Amino acid sequence: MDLQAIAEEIYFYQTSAEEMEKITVCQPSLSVVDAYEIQALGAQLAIKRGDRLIGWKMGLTSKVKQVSVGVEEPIYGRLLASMEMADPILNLEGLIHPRVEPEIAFVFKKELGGENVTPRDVWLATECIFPAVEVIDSRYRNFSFTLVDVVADNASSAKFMLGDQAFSPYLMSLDEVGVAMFRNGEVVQTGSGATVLGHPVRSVVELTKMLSRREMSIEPGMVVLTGGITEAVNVFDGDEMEVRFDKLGTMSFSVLG
Ligand code: OOG
Ligand code: MG
Repeated sequence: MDLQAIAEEIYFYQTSAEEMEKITVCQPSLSVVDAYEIQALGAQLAIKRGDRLIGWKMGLTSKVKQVSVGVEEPIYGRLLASMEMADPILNLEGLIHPRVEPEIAFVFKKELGGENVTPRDVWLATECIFPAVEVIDSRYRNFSFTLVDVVADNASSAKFMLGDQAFSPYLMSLDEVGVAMFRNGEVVQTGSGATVLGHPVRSVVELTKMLSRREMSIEPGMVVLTGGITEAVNVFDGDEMEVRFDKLGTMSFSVLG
């Protein structure tokens, strides 16, 4: 099986705003290991064109999200510099059917790796945390996929934005942080940090273990998105979005295009 050719096909759809057929339709024997290899090859294509790996995202870290997409385990994806929103404006250009979700982000000051990592190791390696928003945009038709498809498609990641204010991770319990997401002034989703594997730090533990199985680690300066705290909501041109995080402030952005 030509994993490089599949990576090139997905990369084309990630950059063309067109939706594609699930890769597992033509390649039913692809494994999850193959899917992570396709994801890595896809990121390399972007990096060859000048992009840069700046962190990782976890996805499907809550039961609600797993049920809503029919995939029963957490997955990870790669965050590239080109995916970070510079301004609080979500430009729909290049996107197919974007959805947004509130997340908590960690930023690291020390390398974090290894199979036996504990929450304590995560805290010792963490520089600060941020409220964050991820924009997911599955390249597959109807946002419908299997585990293998979504992993190969970089865990649906498209864009992300961190809040302007960094916080010490010691001032609050992240599992108790409540979040309310508003679209045009109306509440569309609510949740709390505990929906992320019981506590967002557990998501970083899980990511570190998954990376260490492929001999990778979280490097100093990297960002990690720990996974949606609520279900993701569709957004459309003209929407004004606001996400209120207990103790971590409010993030607002406009959807344009
Ligand atoms: C997969 C990505 C999920 C999250 O935070 O749970 C994700 C998807 O739902 O398309 O980013
Ligand atoms: Mg997410």
